[in-house]
Amino acid sequence: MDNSIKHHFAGLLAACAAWLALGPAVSAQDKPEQTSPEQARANFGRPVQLGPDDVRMFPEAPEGFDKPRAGADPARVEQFSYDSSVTGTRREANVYLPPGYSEERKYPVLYLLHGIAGNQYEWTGYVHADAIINNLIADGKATPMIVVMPNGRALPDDRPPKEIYSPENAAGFAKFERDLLDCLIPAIQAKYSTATDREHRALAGLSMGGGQTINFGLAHLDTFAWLAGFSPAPNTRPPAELIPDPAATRKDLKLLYLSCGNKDGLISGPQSVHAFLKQYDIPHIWNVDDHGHDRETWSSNLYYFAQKIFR
Ligand code: FER
Repeated sequence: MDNSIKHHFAGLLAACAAWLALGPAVSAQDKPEQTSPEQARANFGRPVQLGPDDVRMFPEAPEGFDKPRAGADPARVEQFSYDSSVTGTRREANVYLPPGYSEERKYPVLYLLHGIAGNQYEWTGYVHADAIINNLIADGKATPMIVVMPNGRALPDDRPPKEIYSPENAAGFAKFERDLLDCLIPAIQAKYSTATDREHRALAGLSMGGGQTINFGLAHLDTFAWLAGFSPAPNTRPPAELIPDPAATRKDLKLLYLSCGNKDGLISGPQSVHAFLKQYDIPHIWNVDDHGHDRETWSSNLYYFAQKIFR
Protein backbone atom coordinates (compact mmCIF):
# COMPACT_ATOMS: atom_id res chain seq x y z
CA MET A 1 0.00 0.00 0.00
CA ASP A 2 1.46 3.39 -0.85
CA ASN A 3 1.72 6.00 1.85
CA SER A 4 -1.10 8.25 0.71
CA ILE A 5 -3.54 5.31 0.78
CA LYS A 6 -2.27 4.29 4.22
CA HIS A 7 -2.84 7.87 5.36
CA HIS A 8 -6.28 7.84 3.86
CA PHE A 9 -7.21 4.68 5.78
CA ALA A 10 -5.61 5.96 8.95
CA GLY A 11 -7.65 9.14 8.58
CA LEU A 12 -10.88 7.25 8.03
CA LEU A 13 -10.19 4.95 10.98
CA ALA A 14 -9.43 7.92 13.20
CA ALA A 15 -12.64 9.58 12.05
CA CYS A 16 -14.70 6.46 12.78
CA ALA A 17 -13.10 6.10 16.20
CA ALA A 18 -13.75 9.77 16.88
CA TRP A 19 -17.33 9.39 15.74
CA LEU A 20 -17.89 6.48 18.15
CA ALA A 21 -16.10 8.30 20.96
CA LEU A 22 -18.43 11.25 20.48
CA GLY A 23 -21.26 9.09 21.80
CA PRO A 24 -24.69 10.41 22.71
CA ALA A 25 -23.53 14.01 23.03
CA VAL A 26 -23.71 14.40 19.23
CA SER A 27 -27.48 14.39 19.28
CA ALA A 28 -27.69 16.78 22.23
CA GLN A 29 -29.92 19.11 20.23
CA ASP A 30 -32.47 16.50 19.31
CA LYS A 31 -32.42 14.66 22.61
CA PRO A 32 -31.10 17.18 25.11
CA GLU A 33 -32.02 14.95 28.05
CA GLN A 34 -29.28 12.50 27.01
CA THR A 35 -26.39 14.83 27.79
CA SER A 36 -26.00 15.55 31.47
CA PRO A 37 -24.04 18.61 32.59
CA GLU A 38 -21.37 16.21 33.94
CA GLN A 39 -21.06 14.51 30.52
CA ALA A 40 -20.88 17.85 28.72
CA ARG A 41 -18.04 19.00 31.01
CA ALA A 42 -16.29 15.64 30.61
CA ASN A 43 -16.43 16.08 26.81
CA PHE A 44 -13.76 18.80 27.10
CA GLY A 45 -11.42 16.21 28.62
CA ARG A 46 -11.63 13.70 25.78
CA PRO A 47 -8.18 12.77 24.50
CA VAL A 48 -7.08 14.59 21.35
CA GLN A 49 -6.02 12.22 18.57
CA LEU A 50 -4.59 14.01 15.58
CA GLY A 51 -4.62 12.55 12.06
CA PRO A 52 -2.60 13.55 8.98
CA ASP A 53 -5.21 16.12 7.86
CA ASP A 54 -5.27 17.90 11.21
CA VAL A 55 -2.80 20.64 10.36
CA ARG A 56 -2.60 24.42 10.34
CA MET A 57 -3.59 26.07 7.04
CA PHE A 58 -2.56 29.65 7.91
CA PRO A 59 0.18 31.40 9.89
CA GLU A 60 -0.61 33.24 13.14
CA ALA A 61 -2.55 36.43 12.45
CA PRO A 62 -0.25 39.50 12.40
CA GLU A 63 0.51 41.48 15.55
CA GLY A 64 -2.27 43.92 16.48
CA PHE A 65 -4.88 42.35 14.16
CA ASP A 66 -7.48 42.36 16.96
CA LYS A 67 -6.64 45.76 18.49
CA PRO A 68 -8.28 49.11 17.70
CA ARG A 69 -5.79 51.34 15.87
CA ALA A 70 -4.87 54.83 16.97
CA GLY A 71 -5.86 57.38 14.34
CA ALA A 72 -8.17 55.01 12.41
CA ASP A 73 -11.98 55.16 12.25
CA PRO A 74 -13.11 53.28 15.38
CA ALA A 75 -15.41 50.27 14.94
CA ARG A 76 -19.07 51.31 15.10
CA VAL A 77 -21.26 48.84 16.99
CA GLU A 78 -24.88 49.60 17.82
CA GLN A 79 -27.62 47.84 19.73
CA PHE A 80 -30.53 46.47 17.76
CA SER A 81 -33.76 44.93 18.99
CA TYR A 82 -36.47 42.89 17.29
CA ASP A 83 -39.70 41.08 18.10
CA SER A 84 -39.44 37.32 18.24
CA SER A 85 -42.41 35.08 17.57
CA VAL A 86 -40.27 32.18 18.84
CA THR A 87 -39.68 33.52 22.35
CA GLY A 88 -42.61 35.95 22.50
CA THR A 89 -40.18 38.64 23.66
CA ARG A 90 -38.22 41.58 22.29
CA ARG A 91 -34.67 40.38 21.72
CA GLU A 92 -31.31 42.16 21.49
CA ALA A 93 -28.44 41.92 19.04
CA ASN A 94 -25.30 43.97 18.44
CA VAL A 95 -24.63 45.24 14.94
CA TYR A 96 -21.25 46.30 13.53
CA LEU A 97 -21.41 48.83 10.70
CA PRO A 98 -18.46 49.34 8.34
CA PRO A 99 -16.68 52.72 8.11
CA GLY A 100 -18.68 55.17 6.01
CA TYR A 101 -21.84 53.02 6.19
CA SER A 102 -24.28 54.54 3.70
CA GLU A 103 -27.86 53.92 2.62
CA GLU A 104 -26.60 54.41 -0.95
CA ARG A 105 -24.95 50.98 -0.86
CA LYS A 106 -26.24 47.46 -0.23
CA TYR A 107 -23.98 45.56 2.19
CA PRO A 108 -23.44 41.84 2.65
CA VAL A 109 -24.18 40.56 6.17
CA LEU A 110 -22.29 38.15 8.39
CA TYR A 111 -24.30 36.65 11.28
CA LEU A 112 -21.90 35.70 14.07
CA LEU A 113 -23.02 33.29 16.84
CA HIS A 114 -21.59 32.92 20.36
CA GLY A 115 -20.85 29.94 22.64
CA ILE A 116 -22.81 28.15 25.35
CA ALA A 117 -21.98 30.59 28.15
CA GLY A 118 -22.06 33.71 26.01
CA ASN A 119 -24.52 36.29 24.73
CA GLN A 120 -24.62 39.03 22.08
CA TYR A 121 -21.51 40.66 23.62
CA GLU A 122 -19.16 37.65 23.47
CA TRP A 123 -17.80 38.28 19.97
CA THR A 124 -17.02 41.95 20.65
CA GLY A 125 -16.14 41.85 24.37
CA TYR A 126 -14.14 38.60 24.41
CA VAL A 127 -12.93 37.98 20.86
CA HIS A 128 -12.78 41.62 19.60
CA ALA A 129 -14.56 40.77 16.34
CA ASP A 130 -15.38 44.46 15.80
CA ALA A 131 -11.68 45.46 15.81
CA ILE A 132 -10.71 42.45 13.65
CA ILE A 133 -13.29 43.22 10.94
CA ASN A 134 -12.74 46.98 11.13
CA ASN A 135 -8.96 46.56 10.60
CA LEU A 136 -9.46 44.13 7.71
CA ILE A 137 -11.85 46.51 5.94
CA ALA A 138 -9.51 49.48 6.56
CA ASP A 139 -6.67 47.47 4.97
CA GLY A 140 -8.82 46.47 1.97
CA LYS A 141 -8.51 42.80 2.98
CA ALA A 142 -12.22 42.26 3.62
CA THR A 143 -15.30 43.46 1.74
CA PRO A 144 -17.18 46.16 3.70
CA MET A 145 -19.87 44.20 5.53
CA ILE A 146 -22.41 44.44 8.33
CA VAL A 147 -21.83 41.98 11.18
CA VAL A 148 -24.84 40.96 13.28
CA MET A 149 -24.11 39.42 16.68
CA PRO A 150 -27.36 38.12 18.16
CA ASN A 151 -28.19 36.25 21.35
CA GLY A 152 -28.37 32.63 20.14
CA ARG A 153 -30.24 31.33 23.17
CA ALA A 154 -33.85 31.63 21.94
CA LEU A 155 -35.58 31.46 25.33
CA PRO A 156 -37.88 34.01 27.01
CA ASP A 157 -35.08 34.48 29.57
CA ASP A 158 -32.00 34.41 27.35
CA ARG A 159 -29.41 35.33 29.98
CA PRO A 160 -26.61 32.76 30.44
CA PRO A 161 -28.03 30.43 33.12
CA LYS A 162 -26.17 29.27 36.24
CA GLU A 163 -26.01 25.74 34.81
CA ILE A 164 -24.86 26.38 31.26
CA TYR A 165 -24.75 22.67 30.32
CA SER A 166 -28.43 22.12 31.13
CA PRO A 167 -30.67 20.50 28.49
CA GLU A 168 -32.91 23.61 28.63
CA ASN A 169 -30.00 25.87 27.66
CA ALA A 170 -29.02 23.53 24.78
CA ALA A 171 -32.66 23.48 23.62
CA GLY A 172 -32.65 27.30 23.48
CA PHE A 173 -29.73 27.18 21.02
CA ALA A 174 -31.69 24.74 18.80
CA LYS A 175 -34.78 26.99 18.89
CA PHE A 176 -32.71 29.88 17.55
CA GLU A 177 -32.94 28.42 14.02
CA ARG A 178 -36.48 29.78 13.48
CA ASP A 179 -35.77 32.99 15.38
CA LEU A 180 -32.82 33.69 13.05
CA LEU A 181 -34.64 32.84 9.83
CA ASP A 182 -38.14 34.19 10.57
CA CYS A 183 -37.50 37.11 12.92
CA LEU A 184 -33.91 38.41 13.05
CA ILE A 185 -32.94 38.36 9.36
CA PRO A 186 -36.14 40.11 8.18
CA ALA A 187 -35.78 42.72 10.96
CA ILE A 188 -32.14 43.41 10.04
CA GLN A 189 -33.05 43.73 6.37
CA ALA A 190 -35.89 46.14 7.21
CA LYS A 191 -33.60 48.48 9.16
CA TYR A 192 -30.24 48.31 7.35
CA SER A 193 -29.20 48.68 3.73
CA THR A 194 -28.39 45.05 2.89
CA ALA A 195 -28.05 42.81 -0.13
CA THR A 196 -30.57 40.06 0.46
CA ASP A 197 -29.53 37.14 -1.74
CA ARG A 198 -27.75 34.07 -0.34
CA GLU A 199 -24.38 35.03 -1.79
CA HIS A 200 -24.41 38.18 0.34
CA ARG A 201 -25.24 36.37 3.59
CA ALA A 202 -22.81 34.41 5.77
CA LEU A 203 -23.25 32.48 9.02
CA ALA A 204 -20.43 31.69 11.43
CA GLY A 205 -20.07 30.83 15.08
CA LEU A 206 -17.83 29.58 17.84
CA SER A 207 -18.40 26.34 19.74
CA MET A 208 -22.17 26.08 20.41
CA GLY A 209 -22.56 28.78 17.74
CA GLY A 210 -20.33 26.74 15.42
CA GLY A 211 -22.68 23.78 15.84
CA GLN A 212 -25.67 26.05 15.19
CA THR A 213 -23.96 27.36 12.05
CA ILE A 214 -23.32 23.88 10.64
CA ASN A 215 -26.83 22.66 11.54
CA PHE A 216 -28.77 25.69 10.34
CA GLY A 217 -26.47 26.67 7.49
CA LEU A 218 -26.32 23.31 5.73
CA ALA A 219 -30.10 22.99 6.08
CA HIS A 220 -30.64 26.46 4.59
CA LEU A 221 -28.15 26.94 1.79
CA ASP A 222 -30.89 28.92 0.06
CA THR A 223 -30.27 31.56 2.78
CA PHE A 224 -26.51 31.31 3.46
CA ALA A 225 -23.77 30.62 0.89
CA TRP A 226 -20.81 31.10 3.30
CA LEU A 227 -20.44 29.14 6.55
CA ALA A 228 -17.85 28.83 9.30
CA GLY A 229 -17.87 26.56 12.33
CA PHE A 230 -15.05 27.52 14.72
CA SER A 231 -14.51 24.71 17.29
CA PRO A 232 -18.06 23.42 16.75
CA ALA A 233 -19.56 21.83 19.88
CA PRO A 234 -21.35 18.48 20.27
CA ASN A 235 -24.66 20.14 19.37
CA THR A 236 -23.46 19.59 15.74
CA ARG A 237 -25.75 17.06 14.10
CA PRO A 238 -24.22 14.01 12.36
CA PRO A 239 -22.96 15.08 8.90
CA ALA A 240 -24.87 12.30 7.08
CA GLU A 241 -28.11 13.89 8.38
CA LEU A 242 -26.95 17.39 7.51
CA ILE A 243 -25.84 16.44 4.00
CA PRO A 244 -28.38 13.95 2.61
CA ASP A 245 -27.54 15.04 -0.96
CA PRO A 246 -23.79 15.72 -1.26
CA ALA A 247 -24.11 16.86 -4.90
CA ALA A 248 -26.57 19.61 -3.93
CA THR A 249 -24.39 20.76 -1.04
CA ARG A 250 -21.32 20.76 -3.31
CA LYS A 251 -23.15 22.93 -5.84
CA ASP A 252 -24.58 25.50 -3.40
CA LEU A 253 -21.78 26.10 -0.90
CA LYS A 254 -19.47 29.01 -1.66
CA LEU A 255 -17.33 28.19 1.39
CA LEU A 256 -17.50 25.95 4.42
CA TYR A 257 -14.72 26.86 6.83
CA LEU A 258 -14.09 24.51 9.75
CA SER A 259 -11.49 25.06 12.43
CA CYS A 260 -10.43 23.76 15.81
CA GLY A 261 -7.46 23.98 18.14
CA ASN A 262 -5.29 20.89 18.53
CA LYS A 263 -5.58 21.26 22.32
CA ASP A 264 -9.41 21.20 22.30
CA GLY A 265 -11.04 18.05 23.74
CA LEU A 266 -14.08 18.66 21.48
CA ILE A 267 -12.01 18.20 18.28
CA SER A 268 -13.43 14.74 17.47
CA GLY A 269 -16.69 16.43 16.38
CA PRO A 270 -15.21 18.67 13.66
CA GLN A 271 -12.74 15.89 12.72
CA SER A 272 -15.71 13.70 11.82
CA VAL A 273 -17.37 16.52 9.87
CA HIS A 274 -14.13 17.04 7.91
CA ALA A 275 -13.84 13.27 7.23
CA PHE A 276 -17.39 13.20 5.83
CA LEU A 277 -16.83 16.27 3.65
CA LYS A 278 -13.61 14.76 2.32
CA GLN A 279 -15.24 11.40 1.64
CA TYR A 280 -18.01 13.07 -0.41
CA ASP A 281 -15.66 15.51 -2.11
CA ILE A 282 -17.30 18.63 -0.70
CA PRO A 283 -14.75 21.47 -0.89
CA HIS A 284 -14.03 23.06 2.49
CA ILE A 285 -11.26 24.48 4.64
CA TRP A 286 -10.17 22.44 7.69
CA ASN A 287 -7.77 24.46 9.79
CA VAL A 288 -6.33 22.91 12.94
CA ASP A 289 -4.28 25.46 14.84
CA ASP A 290 -2.21 25.19 18.02
CA HIS A 291 -4.81 26.64 20.38
CA GLY A 292 -7.43 25.26 22.76
CA HIS A 293 -11.11 26.10 23.22
CA ASP A 294 -10.27 29.79 23.53
CA ARG A 295 -10.34 33.30 22.07
CA GLU A 296 -6.97 32.85 20.33
CA THR A 297 -8.36 30.28 17.89
CA TRP A 298 -11.66 32.15 17.41
CA SER A 299 -10.05 35.54 16.71
CA SER A 300 -7.51 34.22 14.24
CA ASN A 301 -10.02 32.03 12.39
CA LEU A 302 -12.45 34.93 12.11
CA TYR A 303 -9.52 36.95 10.71
CA TYR A 304 -9.01 34.38 7.92
CA PHE A 305 -12.68 33.59 7.24
CA ALA A 306 -13.67 37.28 6.94
CA GLN A 307 -11.10 37.74 4.15
CA LYS A 308 -12.60 34.95 2.06
CA ILE A 309 -16.29 35.82 2.08
CA PHE A 310 -18.37 37.97 -0.29
CA ARG A 311 -15.67 37.78 -2.97
C1 FER B 1 -20.92 19.71 25.24
C2 FER B 1 -19.71 20.31 25.47
C3 FER B 1 -19.54 21.67 25.16
C4 FER B 1 -21.96 20.45 24.71
C5 FER B 1 -21.79 21.80 24.39
C6 FER B 1 -20.57 22.42 24.64
C7 FER B 1 -24.22 20.44 24.04
C8 FER B 1 -20.42 23.83 24.30
C9 FER B 1 -19.31 24.54 24.53
C10 FER B 1 -19.21 25.98 24.17
O1 FER B 1 -20.13 26.55 23.55
O2 FER B 1 -18.19 26.58 24.49
O3 FER B 1 -21.12 18.39 25.48
O4 FER B 1 -23.12 19.76 24.49
